[in-house]
Amino acid sequence: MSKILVENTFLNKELLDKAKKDKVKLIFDRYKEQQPQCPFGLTGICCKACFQGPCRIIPNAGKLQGICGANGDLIVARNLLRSAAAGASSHSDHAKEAVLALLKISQGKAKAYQIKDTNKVKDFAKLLGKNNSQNSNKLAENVALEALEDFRRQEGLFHKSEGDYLNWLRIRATKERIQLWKKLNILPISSDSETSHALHQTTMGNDADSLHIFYSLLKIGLVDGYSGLTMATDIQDMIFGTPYLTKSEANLGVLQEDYVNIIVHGHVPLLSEKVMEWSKKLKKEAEKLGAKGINVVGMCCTGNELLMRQGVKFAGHVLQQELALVTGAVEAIVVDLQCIYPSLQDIASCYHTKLITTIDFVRIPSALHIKFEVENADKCAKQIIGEALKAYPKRNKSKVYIPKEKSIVYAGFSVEAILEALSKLDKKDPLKPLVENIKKGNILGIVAVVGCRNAKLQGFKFHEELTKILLKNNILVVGTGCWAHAAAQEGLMTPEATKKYAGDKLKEVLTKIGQANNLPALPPALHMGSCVDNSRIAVLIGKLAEYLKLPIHKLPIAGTCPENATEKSFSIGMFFLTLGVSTHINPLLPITGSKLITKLMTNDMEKITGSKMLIGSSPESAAKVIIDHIKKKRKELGWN
Ligand code: BF8
Ligand code: SF4
Repeated sequence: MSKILVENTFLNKELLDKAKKDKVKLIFDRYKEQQPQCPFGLTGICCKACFQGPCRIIPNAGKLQGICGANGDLIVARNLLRSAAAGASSHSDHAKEAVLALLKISQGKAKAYQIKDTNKVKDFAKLLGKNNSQNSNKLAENVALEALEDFRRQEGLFHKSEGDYLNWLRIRATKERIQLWKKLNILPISSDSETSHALHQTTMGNDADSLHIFYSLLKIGLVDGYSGLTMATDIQDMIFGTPYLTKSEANLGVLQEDYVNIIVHGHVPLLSEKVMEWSKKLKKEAEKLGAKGINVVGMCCTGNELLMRQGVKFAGHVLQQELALVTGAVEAIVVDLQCIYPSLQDIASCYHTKLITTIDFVRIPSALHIKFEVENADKCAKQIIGEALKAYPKRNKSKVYIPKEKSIVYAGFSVEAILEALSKLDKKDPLKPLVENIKKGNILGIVAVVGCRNAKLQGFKFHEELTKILLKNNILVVGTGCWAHAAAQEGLMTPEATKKYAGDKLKEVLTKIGQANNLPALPPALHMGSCVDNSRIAVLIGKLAEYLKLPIHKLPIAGTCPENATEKSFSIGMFFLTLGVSTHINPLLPITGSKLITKLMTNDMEKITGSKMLIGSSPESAAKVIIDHIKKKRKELGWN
């Protein structure tokens, strides 16, 4: 058991007490109600793939096969592939929404938007071989159409040799990895066909070869990585601009008593950017009601998106979405898609808060639905703000409590922003200072953290403590998602944090880079964005590998998903693993019911991808396994 077990300190203690007083049931209460959780589910040996089931494998009782004859290995492998396919579908749908928006913008059908990063559009048109025009709208249309191919392509699904593979993988992955994936026969054809194929493959009576299913799992990691994460990030940067260094505030203390408070929550920034814009334009309407203005704050990955590009205040991570409403100070919570708890309407109805759903396939009973489409973005955003303004006079002052907790956060570390910061040390060769310091051991290695907070780990402060141990050991930490909220709230994303938490060698390097950029130091934990922005990390890793002329798996880097909670974060984990980045995943995946899959994930896959899943159930044990891995890689390179 971890020494760092603490009682919910990251969760705004006063609000937990207030929830009890207000008789609001929270995720933590429901978590308790669900105990004990089913051991078959936890170890992955429960199958519901057909209606003869559910079947459970009970080795001690000699029950080694389900009704159809599937054994434990097969059941675990199939369940795992289905989870990853669900995660990859989510990220691909997100990317698709952004691409369709870009297409409409380029064709003049979505007049509320303008393409902000036209240089990025040009660069991608060139990469895709579609730069046959001077007109930036035409180029954007070309880019969007090529991106759409990555959802549509079908040729070669049944006979690999005939087919092509993802455009986005071709233009964004390193040559070394593409060659390896070609050899492994895991280059995905298109996201829609591969994810639906994975569902087909894992139905009753299809693929019974667990090892073969494991290769499909690697392929789905690539679907997630390229036609999900990377495409979503790249296209969103084109529309809304590439992020650069910005400063803001984090935690629920960013809600303001004398303002109309609107929380934007979810993942795709198409609507939230507009809500932000209209909150400024409609400030006077709020003043007429006696408020000082409209305070839009961001929750979960929508929060990350708005913070990265506009410095919008950063309200909280996934486990804080309910608590935010318990403040009694939120007029409207506007959601798009993913990680939105179905419980929100129950909580909103205890206060004056309007829950507004906006995406056609994401509905919550009793919530107000205002349909969002890029063609009516302005109208939709205005209507949403109108609802918040209507709710403001209904706020019950005796029910309001806004916690004091808030901290400073520096964000906006896109790859471009990192290179720009480094270029102040070496204009011609910006990667050189980073690479030289890694080689010398001033930076022992880089660890990439994938977000999520998991209710199972509510007492651990896993993200925060793991990050601190890594920093102390001179490891630069970069990350995304709900980790970013956790790290920001803990004060790990400021120049002061470098002084306080970084090991001496790392401190010296970050101070030098920071001072060259008019900062006391570069923060030691770099906010690289939302969960789709794990792609930024992959691009950075690819650049380092190419600079060093080394395959990715030889670099002293690791990934971690310390509070894995969603199918999406698991599919990101599979992307990192397939990329060659050994990745710690916690809590234990539901694989322990299969010796074969457990051994594959934690050991044997190293022979396939050069990487493996690392295990550590406390911040200390996770840090140890990650640091040992980085030291081993350094030793193999002779970089001691
Ligand atoms: O995509 S980190 S809990 S909010 S899944 Fe969800 Fe996990 Fe948070 Fe963002 Ni990512
Ligand atoms: Fe049982 Fe096989 Fe059906 Fe799964 S697919 S529920 S193991 S019969």
